[in-house]
Amino acid sequence: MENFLASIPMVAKIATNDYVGFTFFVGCMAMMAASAFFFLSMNSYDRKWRTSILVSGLITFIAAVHYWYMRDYWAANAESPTFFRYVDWVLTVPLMCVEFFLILKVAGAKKSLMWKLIFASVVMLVTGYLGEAVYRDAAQIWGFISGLAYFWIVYIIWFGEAKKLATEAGGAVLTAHKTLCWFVLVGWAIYPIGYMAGTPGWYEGIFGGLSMDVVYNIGDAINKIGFGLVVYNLAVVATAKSEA
Ligand SMILES: *C/C=C(C)/C=C/C=C(C)/C=C/C1=C(C)CCCC1(C)C
Repeated sequence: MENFLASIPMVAKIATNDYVGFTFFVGCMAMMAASAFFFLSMNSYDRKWRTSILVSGLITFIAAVHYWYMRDYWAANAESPTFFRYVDWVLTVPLMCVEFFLILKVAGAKKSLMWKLIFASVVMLVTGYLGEAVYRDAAQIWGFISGLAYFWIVYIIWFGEAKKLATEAGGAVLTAHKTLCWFVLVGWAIYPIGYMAGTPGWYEGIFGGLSMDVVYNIGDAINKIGFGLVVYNLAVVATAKSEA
């Protein structure tokens, strides 16, 4: 009996050299910790920022749950959990678009801006999924369409409607908006680079064989937690100012 129980792998082993499994594990913990932080702190700030911090927490919480599954999937199959990855993105990236709208509401941002950004992000991710998981042979074409949607988002926030609103708002909102813009331009660029590196015959091997999952996991930690902290910081700064 004892032997039998001992033979059931209740918790999958993580080999000492399984750095992919390690980043899934640590990623999961980091997302959980960040969620607790955002949820518990949201009521300490001015009312108008609460929804923004709540959304920061939802983004990391949704990611934490997906990382839980992805960690398991990787441990069981030693294979990229592409499906879970994209389900996570298709829920969290539109929420990041909502963050832009929420912080720009003070300058009168309209819902149409939010829907435009959400639409572009969904196109970016669905076409990316088609290229990465469904039509592998046409990964370049789908990646290209996905890239167009990505640059549409970059355009709207850096030069378009969102930029205009941020400038009108000025102060802490403008500072936060600018930082978020850098996240999208630099932080999000990690993903298409990972995609190209992971597509056979494209830029395979630019990371010297580093797994695409490691690239995506690092990207997620930076983007989801960092993005949330920028919004959190805006709430802290703006609340302090309104109380001064
Ligand atoms: C938390 C998750 C985030 C911020 C995920 C962002 C994902 C992207 C910006 C993905 C972009 C892609 C392209 C621009 C082209 C190739 C396919 C994708 C989906 C990797």
